[in-house]
Amino acid sequence: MKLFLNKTSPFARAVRILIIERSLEDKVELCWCDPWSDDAQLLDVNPAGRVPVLVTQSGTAISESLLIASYIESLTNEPLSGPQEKVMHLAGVGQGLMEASFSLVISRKYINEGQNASVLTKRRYDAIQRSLQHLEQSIDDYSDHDDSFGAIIVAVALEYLVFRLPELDTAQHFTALDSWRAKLAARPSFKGTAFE
Ligand SMILES: N[C@@H](CCC(=O)N[C@@H](CS)C(=O)NCC(=O)O)C(=O)O
Repeated sequence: MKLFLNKTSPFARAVRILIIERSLEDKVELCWCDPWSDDAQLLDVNPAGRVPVLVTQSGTAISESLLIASYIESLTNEPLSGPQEKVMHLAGVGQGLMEASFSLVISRKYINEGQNASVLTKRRYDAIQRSLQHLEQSIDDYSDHDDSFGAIIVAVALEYLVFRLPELDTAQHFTALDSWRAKLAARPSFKGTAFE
């Protein structure tokens, strides 16, 4: 299989961590690319031009990190680790947090928007704050399922906030959540895929 990715995509990093956690690393060739420069090989497998994309053994290209995660879980023939509904809930919250953070960072870079410059920007900040509050309050619900995809995507979203939006100072404001993030960040799968 092939995984198209770049070094700064939180979506791609979450998928890569899941591949490592499920011991599938040797079966996946990493295809580094730049989604922002209309990479021809990436466009060939994903008309949307976004990473991550997983090309399966049969040559089928799957885009969208949650769909890729679901496919990876199906390969191990084991039930999802952790209660399925909780894992799905976490994955959804984590994806929302990741999308809101990523969209803020990208609009700053490409549209040159300052903080609170638009209604959309404010909505992204509010979504981030609400998601962090929700996660901080429900940490006891999910701290048992650290290797689930739901937990991985939340932890990568938190890592992305530290990497790209350090001014939000999530460690200071959401202490329980940050201790949990630091615990996951110490796993080899996280250490070996750190944002650069
Ligand atoms: N919902 C998608 C988001 C993927 C995404 O936004 N990828 C970004 C990198 S983090 C990208 O490739 N952007 C290039 C573009 O939008 O042209 C997923 O979960 O995989």
